[in-house]
Amino acid sequence: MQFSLFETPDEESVPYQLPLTEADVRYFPNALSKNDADAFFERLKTELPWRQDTLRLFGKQVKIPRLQSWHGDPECTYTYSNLTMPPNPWTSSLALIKARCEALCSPNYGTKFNSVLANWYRDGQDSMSFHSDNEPELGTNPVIASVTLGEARPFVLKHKETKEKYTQILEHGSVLIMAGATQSHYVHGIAKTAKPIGGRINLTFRHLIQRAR
Ligand SMILES: O=C(O)CCC(=O)C(=O)O
Repeated sequence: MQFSLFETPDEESVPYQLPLTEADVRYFPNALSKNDADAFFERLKTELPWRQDTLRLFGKQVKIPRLQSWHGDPECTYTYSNLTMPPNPWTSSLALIKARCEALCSPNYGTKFNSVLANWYRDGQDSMSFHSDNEPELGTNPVIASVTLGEARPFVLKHKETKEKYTQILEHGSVLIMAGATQSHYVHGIAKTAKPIGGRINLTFRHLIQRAR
């Protein structure tokens, strides 16, 4: 399979700044060309070692409502909600998409990513509850690049104090960059829907800070 790396020139990926107070969130609707996004979607479905993890919630073991796969540099073990994930290696597709996200980040942030959480929402019953990406290993004001492949889903940001909500539909081939104080002031999530919809792969590229042992 051939990837054009990339068909969409940088200047065509004009970001839209979401109108949020105390946050810095930019949306690039056509960050990947349709051909690249289609090909990456098909490839990642079979290339990644998807698993359904279990979390302990209120004393009960609960299966998370999606599949996921954690990848990164060898030192990038990640822990959230008491789940510890050693990294799977980078695949060629993940490395190509990472390079695209770093290029989109370069004018404003210059972030280099060392890890990615891949989420596979198999249908409308798969979801992600409201949370902030505020684990200590992400540091203060992390830059996170979130890629959507497949079915478009509404992504809801909710201010932690005012409870005001903003919804951005994340489309096939798009990249959403969350930066600045976004994680301090907002939670975000993907709700379930009863509509019969297709699958969606989301990739959230992160930079984990290595703490001194
Ligand atoms: O699927 C999405 O767009 C959200 C993913 C997310 O919030 C996360 O991985 O922390």
